[in-house]
Amino acid sequence: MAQHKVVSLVLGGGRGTRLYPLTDQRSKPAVPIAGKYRLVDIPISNCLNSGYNKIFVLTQYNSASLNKHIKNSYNFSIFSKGFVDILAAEQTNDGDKWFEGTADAVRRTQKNLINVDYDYVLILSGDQLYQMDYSDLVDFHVQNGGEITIGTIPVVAKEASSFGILKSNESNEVISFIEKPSKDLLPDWPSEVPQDLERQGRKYLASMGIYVFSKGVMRRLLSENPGMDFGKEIIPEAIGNCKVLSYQFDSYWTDIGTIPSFFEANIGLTDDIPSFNLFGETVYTRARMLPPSKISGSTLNSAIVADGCILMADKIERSVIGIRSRVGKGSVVKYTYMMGTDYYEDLNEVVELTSSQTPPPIGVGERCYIENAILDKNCRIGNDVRIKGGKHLDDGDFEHYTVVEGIVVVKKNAVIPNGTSI
Ligand code: ADQ
Ligand code: ADP
Repeated sequence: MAQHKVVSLVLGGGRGTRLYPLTDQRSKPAVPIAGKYRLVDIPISNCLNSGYNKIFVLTQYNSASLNKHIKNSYNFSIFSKGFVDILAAEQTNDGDKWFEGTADAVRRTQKNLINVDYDYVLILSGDQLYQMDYSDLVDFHVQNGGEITIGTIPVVAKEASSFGILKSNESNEVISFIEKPSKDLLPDWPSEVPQDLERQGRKYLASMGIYVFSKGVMRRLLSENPGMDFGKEIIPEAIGNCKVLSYQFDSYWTDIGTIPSFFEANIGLTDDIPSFNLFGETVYTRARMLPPSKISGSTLNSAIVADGCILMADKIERSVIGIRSRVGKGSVVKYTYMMGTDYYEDLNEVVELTSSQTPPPIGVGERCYIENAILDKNCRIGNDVRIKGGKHLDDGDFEHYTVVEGIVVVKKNAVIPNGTSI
């Protein structure tokens, strides 16, 4: 458990274009995952489970939904000094621009740390799925006299170009670092790894984008080095000038900043033994007073069903069904992440909408077939709709949905009329 004084900064994201259209109407940290949580709940829960309760979420968009989520979810008792605060890019006398990168975001929000008592800064990404006790990382940093410590994980060649790749010596000191090396540079970057990792091809030591900085070191680097990004400028330039350490993590960790990785991570939760364990350490989120889900006439196989759903479907397989979802009779839902809805329509509204048929009620109607899809919140999918994602579909952005690598993403509040086929 935590002994050191730590403040955590969660990098909540820039525009989140790689998660479009999920980020069209909300900031990236507010994107719903696993049927009832939001992306930002992952690093915040890791912090709280590690004993660190002074947390800032840095974001470009001070969107209403993120604010509301944080305000409604993270309330500390008056006897605790804990907080979760959002710091959004703002116009000040010193500047009127958006954050221009991860280091710039931290640099420009440092003034908000003045009244916080801390010795170490923990910098976290907002778009990763993993469970980690950060106090082990901070203890490692302190015990080994680090000035900066980078959380690292061995990855295979195919993934290595998406990450910062580093080499360290036998004392875990980082001796070289390259941000997202091109494929032709990769042969220069494998590390010596134990045999089992070698067999899996995990020879490249990737930065997880998780950093511990000693307080004075961070202040000095961010004032002396005008760099905008940790990965591109601050970290590579610190090597040789500061004691930079690598803390190797060996459990499940995945970046969920793109639609395919986000989809895989959600569907992966339905595995018999999922890599990310929702049943272990608490993942905190908003405590909602929803009724238990009601299920009738359905076969459920490898499904996660959140609270407050009414499911009459024929079959739900390999799918995550989010809060307050409704699926009508005779429908089949496979390989789908249905995010759920923000509110219920009452029975009279549902009956009226069903009979007038335009628009259909919220949820999935009767006799639908949905496969390889993400249904954002509050979708209205009529009866006899067929949505079948897959490699046969070309990528594209349409009025009510987007296709990314074969995954059909139905947009928030979209209306898909009866009989539509995608
Ligand atoms: P990336 O994830 O590509 O690489 P980046 O896009 O800078 O790096 O994002 C890091 C985190 O900061 C993300 O959560 C992102 O949403 C957020 N972020 C980006 N710009 C921001 C801004 N202006 N304001 C607030 N938040 C912002 C980084 C490292 C690599 C490392 C990978 C691991 O640079 O070295 O391998 O993370 O995922
Ligand atoms: P979540 O459970 O996803 O955090 P909330 O319970 O906060 O969502 O509700 C999400 C949003 O839906 C809120 O802004 C709420 O005001 C809105 N909402 C609730 N009921 C209705 C309704 N009948 N019509 C339209 N919006 C509604």
